[in-house]
Amino acid sequence: MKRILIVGAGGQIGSELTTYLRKIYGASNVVATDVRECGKLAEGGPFEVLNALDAKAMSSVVERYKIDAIFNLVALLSAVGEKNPQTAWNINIGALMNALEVAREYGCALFTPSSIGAFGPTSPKDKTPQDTIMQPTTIYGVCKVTGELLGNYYFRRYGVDTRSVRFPGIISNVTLPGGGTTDYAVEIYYEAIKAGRFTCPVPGDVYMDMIYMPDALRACVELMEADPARLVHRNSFNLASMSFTPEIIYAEIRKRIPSFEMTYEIDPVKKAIAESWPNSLDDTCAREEWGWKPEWDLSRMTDDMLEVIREKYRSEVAV
Ligand code: AKB
Repeated sequence: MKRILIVGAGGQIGSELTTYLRKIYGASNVVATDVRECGKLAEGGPFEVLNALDAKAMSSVVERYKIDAIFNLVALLSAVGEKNPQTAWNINIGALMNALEVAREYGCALFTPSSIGAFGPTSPKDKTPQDTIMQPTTIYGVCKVTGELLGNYYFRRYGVDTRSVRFPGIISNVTLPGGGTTDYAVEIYYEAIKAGRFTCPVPGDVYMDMIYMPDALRACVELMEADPARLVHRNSFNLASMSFTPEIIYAEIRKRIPSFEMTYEIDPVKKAIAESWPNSLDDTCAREEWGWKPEWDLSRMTDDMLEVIREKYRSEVAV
């Protein structure tokens, strides 16, 4: 990768991936785009307002900046997708189809995240294998499976260098996620610092895979830089780092903030989605084919999240 385009750079992953890639590849070589103006991203390097559903506009940016790799991060997440499945399909698949076509036309590599949401209740629940039954029951999952199949199709049919990972819930402290089922695992840290209490929308005993943002960012680059000759799979690799329930993350935070309290107000949509997803993924193929190895666990991540968020609120109060 030499000149990179990020589509949907204003979201949870994009806002940090842009900075991360600019550090590695040089600020002027990473073009951030989003449907809205994003002040911070525009300060650190090239930025363009781009509606990912506008294929012509996407081609024009790729041509103008001589892009050779695209990160398509546009997505309506699982819980919000259920509120309007047609919009979720149109946005998620519309942006992906445009990115695939532009990548084909201009010979770009293409990274598109898949998700644990690509699995469903009929997939094996524990240590879900790389290649197994995928019958998701959300529109988000339907889009993710479709996206994986399209990625593989474009690779086989046109030789487009498509690569992808099935992300767990991503925990981060820069941009809040929005509309996901795993969002609670980010919100809980903010509420622990801000309010000392948290109302959890997901049942306390439901396991889901999670990953800390620094590991997620590293995974994107390591996969895109991996030797293609070693890749048996492409779209999409199971990625695992940590798996926990709301009760487990609550207990971890209470070790540091003993007065922290959590109650439940279950969101039926999030409950159904969370219960349909795997407890944990088997990421052996990612480890074997491109050397994936997570560096963060729940304990270290909790220390870091609480410290960063505490500092954020301290400086907000100081302003
Ligand atoms: C969501 O909860 O929808 C996402 C995901 C796991 O893909 N964070």
